Amino acid sequence: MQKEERLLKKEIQKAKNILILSHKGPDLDAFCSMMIVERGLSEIFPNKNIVVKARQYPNIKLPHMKRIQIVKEEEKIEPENEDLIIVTDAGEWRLCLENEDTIENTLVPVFFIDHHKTDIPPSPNTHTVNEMRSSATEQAYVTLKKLFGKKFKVDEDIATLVQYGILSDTGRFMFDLTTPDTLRIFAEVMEIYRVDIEEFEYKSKKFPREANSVIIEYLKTLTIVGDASYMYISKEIIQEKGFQRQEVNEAFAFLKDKYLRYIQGVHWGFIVKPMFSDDEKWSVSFRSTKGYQDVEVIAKKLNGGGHKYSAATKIPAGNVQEVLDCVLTAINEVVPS
Ligand SMILES: [Mn+2]
Repeated sequence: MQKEERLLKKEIQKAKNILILSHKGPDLDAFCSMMIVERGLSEIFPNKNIVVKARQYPNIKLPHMKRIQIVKEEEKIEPENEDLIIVTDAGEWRLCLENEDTIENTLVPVFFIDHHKTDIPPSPNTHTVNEMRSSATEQAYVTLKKLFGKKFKVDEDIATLVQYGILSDTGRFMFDLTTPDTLRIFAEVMEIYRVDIEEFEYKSKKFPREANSVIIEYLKTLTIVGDASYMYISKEIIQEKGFQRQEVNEAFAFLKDKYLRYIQGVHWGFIVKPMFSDDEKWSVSFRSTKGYQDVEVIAKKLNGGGHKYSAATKIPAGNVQEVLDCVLTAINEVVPS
Protein backbone atom coordinates (compact mmCIF):
# COMPACT_ATOMS: atom_id res chain seq x y z
CA MET A 1 0.00 0.00 0.00
CA GLN A 2 1.30 3.45 -0.86
CA LYS A 3 1.85 6.04 1.84
CA GLU A 4 -1.07 8.16 0.60
CA GLU A 5 -3.38 5.15 0.72
CA ARG A 6 -2.37 4.32 4.28
CA LEU A 7 -3.11 7.90 5.20
CA LEU A 8 -6.47 7.74 3.44
CA LYS A 9 -7.39 4.63 5.43
CA LYS A 10 -6.51 6.38 8.68
CA GLU A 11 -8.55 9.44 7.76
CA ILE A 12 -11.55 7.35 6.71
CA GLN A 13 -11.49 5.48 10.01
CA LYS A 14 -11.28 8.74 11.94
CA ALA A 15 -13.91 10.69 10.02
CA LYS A 16 -17.55 10.87 11.05
CA ASN A 17 -18.70 12.92 8.08
CA ILE A 18 -17.28 12.25 4.64
CA LEU A 19 -18.00 14.34 1.57
CA ILE A 20 -17.53 12.86 -1.91
CA LEU A 21 -17.22 15.09 -4.99
CA SER A 22 -16.03 14.88 -8.59
CA HIS A 23 -15.32 17.18 -11.50
CA LYS A 24 -17.67 19.66 -13.16
CA GLY A 25 -19.86 18.25 -15.92
CA PRO A 26 -19.36 14.78 -14.47
CA ASP A 27 -19.05 11.92 -16.96
CA LEU A 28 -19.87 8.31 -16.27
CA ASP A 29 -16.44 7.58 -14.77
CA ALA A 30 -16.94 10.47 -12.35
CA PHE A 31 -20.32 9.16 -11.21
CA CYS A 32 -19.27 5.50 -11.05
CA SER A 33 -16.12 6.25 -9.05
CA MET A 34 -18.05 8.47 -6.61
CA MET A 35 -20.75 5.84 -6.15
CA ILE A 36 -18.20 3.04 -5.64
CA VAL A 37 -16.54 5.02 -2.85
CA GLU A 38 -19.93 5.91 -1.35
CA ARG A 39 -21.28 2.34 -1.54
CA GLY A 40 -18.06 0.75 -0.35
CA LEU A 41 -17.63 3.04 2.65
CA SER A 42 -21.33 3.03 3.61
CA GLU A 43 -21.34 -0.77 3.77
CA ILE A 44 -18.13 -1.01 5.79
CA PHE A 45 -19.01 1.92 8.07
CA PRO A 46 -22.80 2.08 8.41
CA ASN A 47 -22.53 4.72 11.14
CA LYS A 48 -20.62 7.29 9.18
CA ASN A 49 -22.45 10.07 7.44
CA ILE A 50 -21.39 9.95 3.80
CA VAL A 51 -22.60 12.60 1.39
CA VAL A 52 -22.16 12.68 -2.40
CA LYS A 53 -22.69 16.03 -4.08
CA ALA A 54 -23.02 16.85 -7.77
CA ARG A 55 -24.78 19.45 -9.89
CA GLN A 56 -26.56 16.89 -12.04
CA TYR A 57 -27.59 13.24 -12.25
CA PRO A 58 -25.97 10.87 -14.73
CA ASN A 59 -27.87 10.51 -18.00
CA ILE A 60 -28.17 6.77 -17.67
CA LYS A 61 -29.56 4.92 -14.67
CA LEU A 62 -26.90 3.91 -12.16
CA PRO A 63 -27.29 1.89 -8.97
CA HIS A 64 -27.78 4.15 -5.95
CA MET A 65 -27.77 7.35 -7.98
CA LYS A 66 -30.58 8.65 -5.77
CA ARG A 67 -27.93 8.97 -3.06
CA ILE A 68 -26.47 11.92 -4.95
CA GLN A 69 -27.34 15.21 -3.36
CA ILE A 70 -28.01 17.66 -6.17
CA VAL A 71 -26.49 21.11 -5.70
CA LYS A 72 -28.87 23.57 -7.31
CA GLU A 73 -27.73 26.35 -9.61
CA GLU A 74 -28.09 29.09 -6.97
CA GLU A 75 -26.41 26.98 -4.27
CA LYS A 76 -22.70 26.77 -3.64
CA ILE A 77 -20.46 24.01 -2.35
CA GLU A 78 -18.87 25.29 0.82
CA PRO A 79 -17.15 23.74 3.83
CA GLU A 80 -19.69 22.28 6.23
CA ASN A 81 -19.38 19.63 8.89
CA GLU A 82 -17.26 17.14 6.93
CA ASP A 83 -13.98 15.85 8.40
CA LEU A 84 -12.73 14.33 5.16
CA ILE A 85 -13.25 15.06 1.47
CA ILE A 86 -12.72 12.51 -1.28
CA VAL A 87 -12.68 13.83 -4.86
CA THR A 88 -12.75 11.30 -7.69
CA ASP A 89 -11.76 11.59 -11.37
CA ALA A 90 -9.94 14.91 -10.89
CA GLY A 91 -6.54 15.88 -9.54
CA GLU A 92 -7.21 19.47 -8.61
CA TRP A 93 -9.94 21.73 -7.28
CA ARG A 94 -10.00 23.96 -10.36
CA LEU A 95 -11.75 21.21 -12.33
CA CYS A 96 -14.39 20.71 -9.68
CA LEU A 97 -15.64 24.13 -8.69
CA GLU A 98 -17.99 26.74 -9.99
CA ASN A 99 -16.93 30.31 -9.28
CA GLU A 100 -19.01 30.73 -6.16
CA ASP A 101 -17.85 27.50 -4.50
CA THR A 102 -15.61 27.85 -1.47
CA ILE A 103 -15.02 24.22 -0.56
CA GLU A 104 -11.35 24.44 -1.62
CA ASN A 105 -10.73 26.59 1.46
CA THR A 106 -11.50 23.60 3.65
CA LEU A 107 -9.10 22.77 6.46
CA VAL A 108 -9.87 19.04 6.46
CA PRO A 109 -7.85 16.48 4.51
CA VAL A 110 -8.70 16.16 0.81
CA PHE A 111 -7.91 13.03 -1.22
CA PHE A 112 -8.04 13.11 -5.01
CA ILE A 113 -8.60 9.60 -6.41
CA ASP A 114 -7.63 10.13 -10.00
CA HIS A 115 -6.13 8.72 -13.18
CA HIS A 116 -5.12 11.85 -15.10
CA LYS A 117 -1.67 13.32 -15.57
CA THR A 118 -1.46 16.41 -13.38
CA ASP A 119 1.40 18.36 -11.92
CA ILE A 120 -0.08 20.63 -9.33
CA PRO A 121 2.15 21.67 -6.44
CA PRO A 122 1.37 19.73 -3.26
CA SER A 123 -0.42 21.53 -0.49
CA PRO A 124 -0.41 20.45 3.15
CA ASN A 125 -3.94 19.06 3.34
CA THR A 126 -4.35 17.60 -0.16
CA HIS A 127 -3.28 14.12 -1.20
CA THR A 128 -3.47 12.17 -4.42
CA VAL A 129 -4.05 8.49 -5.03
CA ASN A 130 -3.23 7.92 -8.68
CA GLU A 131 -1.56 4.91 -10.26
CA MET A 132 -2.39 6.17 -13.77
CA ARG A 133 -5.04 3.53 -14.28
CA SER A 134 -7.67 3.39 -17.03
CA SER A 135 -10.26 5.28 -15.04
CA ALA A 136 -11.00 6.77 -11.66
CA THR A 137 -13.43 3.90 -11.31
CA GLU A 138 -10.62 1.35 -11.60
CA GLN A 139 -8.50 3.33 -9.12
CA ALA A 140 -11.34 3.65 -6.60
CA TYR A 141 -12.06 -0.08 -6.79
CA VAL A 142 -8.41 -1.11 -6.43
CA THR A 143 -7.83 1.32 -3.57
CA LEU A 144 -10.89 0.21 -1.59
CA LYS A 145 -9.81 -3.41 -2.03
CA LYS A 146 -6.31 -2.60 -0.83
CA LEU A 147 -7.55 -0.59 2.15
CA PHE A 148 -10.32 -2.85 3.38
CA GLY A 149 -9.72 -6.30 1.87
CA LYS A 150 -12.67 -8.65 2.32
CA LYS A 151 -14.61 -6.02 4.24
CA PHE A 152 -15.14 -4.28 0.91
CA LYS A 153 -17.97 -6.41 -0.45
CA VAL A 154 -18.43 -6.34 -4.19
CA ASP A 155 -22.11 -6.89 -4.82
CA GLU A 156 -24.10 -6.60 -8.04
CA ASP A 157 -24.31 -2.84 -7.72
CA ILE A 158 -20.59 -2.28 -7.26
CA ALA A 159 -19.85 -4.78 -10.03
CA THR A 160 -22.17 -2.79 -12.30
CA LEU A 161 -20.55 0.53 -11.41
CA VAL A 162 -17.04 -0.85 -12.00
CA GLN A 163 -17.98 -2.18 -15.43
CA TYR A 164 -19.82 0.96 -16.54
CA GLY A 165 -17.02 3.26 -15.38
CA ILE A 166 -14.32 1.23 -17.13
CA LEU A 167 -16.34 0.69 -20.32
CA SER A 168 -17.00 4.37 -20.56
CA ASP A 169 -13.48 5.73 -19.95
CA THR A 170 -11.76 3.12 -22.11
CA GLY A 171 -14.26 3.43 -24.98
CA ARG A 172 -15.04 -0.27 -24.47
CA PHE A 173 -11.31 -1.14 -24.11
CA MET A 174 -10.45 0.61 -27.35
CA PHE A 175 -8.17 3.28 -25.90
CA ASP A 176 -4.52 2.75 -25.02
CA LEU A 177 -5.17 3.39 -21.35
CA THR A 178 -6.68 -0.09 -21.09
CA THR A 179 -4.10 -2.34 -19.40
CA PRO A 180 -4.01 -6.07 -18.66
CA ASP A 181 -4.90 -5.07 -15.10
CA THR A 182 -8.00 -3.24 -16.36
CA LEU A 183 -9.16 -6.40 -18.10
CA ARG A 184 -8.40 -8.55 -15.05
CA ILE A 185 -10.43 -6.24 -12.84
CA PHE A 186 -13.26 -6.20 -15.33
CA ALA A 187 -13.26 -10.00 -15.46
CA GLU A 188 -13.17 -10.19 -11.66
CA VAL A 189 -16.34 -8.14 -11.21
CA MET A 190 -18.02 -9.68 -14.23
CA GLU A 191 -18.00 -12.96 -12.35
CA ILE A 192 -20.18 -11.36 -9.71
CA TYR A 193 -22.54 -9.67 -12.12
CA ARG A 194 -22.36 -9.12 -15.85
CA VAL A 195 -23.68 -5.91 -17.36
CA ASP A 196 -25.22 -5.97 -20.81
CA ILE A 197 -22.57 -4.14 -22.83
CA GLU A 198 -24.74 -3.87 -25.92
CA GLU A 199 -27.54 -2.26 -23.94
CA PHE A 200 -25.10 0.03 -22.15
CA GLU A 201 -23.61 1.16 -25.44
CA TYR A 202 -27.02 1.81 -26.94
CA LYS A 203 -28.31 3.75 -23.95
CA SER A 204 -25.20 5.84 -23.44
CA LYS A 205 -25.10 6.89 -27.09
CA LYS A 206 -28.62 8.34 -27.00
CA PHE A 207 -29.09 12.07 -27.39
CA PRO A 208 -32.23 14.16 -26.94
CA ARG A 209 -34.23 14.92 -30.06
CA GLU A 210 -34.05 18.64 -29.28
CA ALA A 211 -30.35 18.49 -30.19
CA ASN A 212 -31.27 17.90 -33.83
CA SER A 213 -32.07 21.52 -34.65
CA VAL A 214 -28.76 22.57 -33.10
CA ILE A 215 -26.91 19.90 -35.09
CA ILE A 216 -28.46 21.28 -38.28
CA GLU A 217 -27.16 24.78 -37.43
CA TYR A 218 -23.71 23.38 -36.70
CA LEU A 219 -23.63 21.46 -39.99
CA LYS A 220 -24.39 24.64 -41.91
CA THR A 221 -21.00 25.92 -40.74
CA LEU A 222 -19.06 22.73 -41.52
CA THR A 223 -15.77 23.65 -43.16
CA ILE A 224 -13.22 21.18 -44.48
CA VAL A 225 -9.64 22.31 -44.99
CA GLY A 226 -7.16 19.66 -46.10
CA ASP A 227 -7.66 16.70 -43.81
CA ALA A 228 -9.34 18.75 -41.05
CA SER A 229 -12.89 19.86 -40.41
CA TYR A 230 -14.47 22.39 -38.10
CA MET A 231 -17.88 23.63 -37.00
CA TYR A 232 -19.18 26.41 -34.80
CA ILE A 233 -22.33 28.05 -33.53
CA SER A 234 -22.76 31.76 -32.82
CA LYS A 235 -24.54 33.31 -29.85
CA GLU A 236 -26.81 35.11 -32.31
CA ILE A 237 -28.09 31.83 -33.78
CA ILE A 238 -28.58 30.35 -30.32
CA GLN A 239 -30.63 33.35 -29.34
CA GLU A 240 -32.54 33.62 -32.58
CA LYS A 241 -33.56 29.95 -32.52
CA GLY A 242 -34.14 29.93 -28.78
CA PHE A 243 -31.78 26.97 -28.18
CA GLN A 244 -31.31 25.84 -24.60
CA ARG A 245 -27.92 25.25 -23.02
CA GLN A 246 -28.52 21.51 -22.67
CA GLU A 247 -29.44 21.08 -26.37
CA VAL A 248 -26.34 22.95 -27.49
CA ASN A 249 -24.13 20.90 -25.18
CA GLU A 250 -25.62 17.63 -26.42
CA ALA A 251 -25.24 18.61 -30.08
CA PHE A 252 -21.65 19.70 -29.42
CA ALA A 253 -20.81 16.39 -27.71
CA PHE A 254 -22.44 14.36 -30.48
CA LEU A 255 -20.66 16.17 -33.32
CA LYS A 256 -17.26 16.25 -31.68
CA ASP A 257 -17.21 12.52 -30.89
CA LYS A 258 -19.24 11.03 -33.72
CA TYR A 259 -19.00 13.33 -36.70
CA LEU A 260 -15.98 15.65 -37.01
CA ARG A 261 -13.37 13.08 -37.99
CA TYR A 262 -15.66 10.51 -39.60
CA ILE A 263 -16.06 12.38 -42.86
CA GLN A 264 -14.21 10.63 -45.70
CA GLY A 265 -10.77 12.24 -46.10
CA VAL A 266 -10.98 14.02 -42.73
CA HIS A 267 -8.86 12.81 -39.82
CA TRP A 268 -9.09 15.57 -37.27
CA GLY A 269 -10.89 18.78 -36.46
CA PHE A 270 -12.41 21.06 -33.90
CA ILE A 271 -15.76 22.41 -32.79
CA VAL A 272 -16.71 25.65 -31.00
CA LYS A 273 -19.50 26.62 -28.62
CA PRO A 274 -20.09 29.44 -26.17
CA MET A 275 -19.43 28.60 -22.51
CA PHE A 276 -22.70 29.08 -20.76
CA SER A 277 -21.12 29.33 -17.33
CA ASP A 278 -18.85 32.17 -18.44
CA ASP A 279 -20.26 34.78 -20.77
CA GLU A 280 -16.89 35.89 -22.10
CA LYS A 281 -15.44 32.50 -22.93
CA TRP A 282 -15.83 29.87 -25.63
CA SER A 283 -15.17 26.12 -25.50
CA VAL A 284 -13.09 24.64 -28.27
CA SER A 285 -12.66 20.86 -28.52
CA PHE A 286 -10.27 19.06 -30.82
CA ARG A 287 -10.47 15.45 -31.97
CA SER A 288 -7.96 13.49 -34.01
CA THR A 289 -7.06 9.99 -35.14
CA LYS A 290 -3.99 7.92 -34.44
CA GLY A 291 -1.24 8.68 -36.93
CA TYR A 292 -2.59 12.12 -37.84
CA GLN A 293 -2.44 15.61 -36.29
CA ASP A 294 -1.44 15.80 -32.62
CA VAL A 295 -4.14 18.15 -31.30
CA GLU A 296 -2.64 18.50 -27.85
CA VAL A 297 0.04 20.82 -29.24
CA ILE A 298 -2.63 23.09 -30.73
CA ALA A 299 -4.65 23.14 -27.53
CA LYS A 300 -1.48 23.90 -25.54
CA LYS A 301 -0.67 26.77 -27.86
CA LEU A 302 -4.10 28.12 -26.87
CA ASN A 303 -3.49 27.58 -23.15
CA GLY A 304 -5.51 24.39 -23.06
CA GLY A 305 -4.51 20.76 -22.82
CA GLY A 306 -5.49 17.15 -23.20
CA HIS A 307 -4.15 14.23 -25.14
CA LYS A 308 -2.78 13.72 -28.65
CA TYR A 309 -6.15 12.71 -30.05
CA SER A 310 -8.49 14.59 -27.78
CA ALA A 311 -7.82 18.07 -26.42
CA ALA A 312 -9.69 21.23 -25.49
CA THR A 313 -9.32 24.84 -24.46
CA LYS A 314 -11.32 27.88 -23.42
CA ILE A 315 -10.89 31.09 -25.37
CA PRO A 316 -12.00 34.54 -24.23
CA ALA A 317 -13.61 36.33 -27.17
CA GLY A 318 -16.40 38.75 -28.02
CA ASN A 319 -17.85 36.68 -30.86
CA VAL A 320 -17.43 33.40 -32.66
CA GLN A 321 -15.39 34.93 -35.49
CA GLU A 322 -12.73 36.03 -33.02
CA VAL A 323 -12.56 32.48 -31.68
CA LEU A 324 -12.12 31.02 -35.16
CA ASP A 325 -9.40 33.55 -36.01
CA CYS A 326 -7.58 32.68 -32.84
CA VAL A 327 -7.79 28.90 -33.36
CA LEU A 328 -6.94 29.03 -37.07
CA THR A 329 -3.92 31.24 -36.36
CA ALA A 330 -2.67 28.76 -33.76
CA ILE A 331 -3.21 25.89 -36.20
CA ASN A 332 -1.27 27.71 -38.92
CA GLU A 333 1.63 28.18 -36.54
CA VAL A 334 1.69 24.58 -35.37
CA VAL A 335 0.65 22.57 -38.39
CA PRO A 336 3.07 22.48 -41.32
CA SER A 337 1.16 23.40 -44.45
MN1 LIG B 1 -12.17 9.56 -15.89
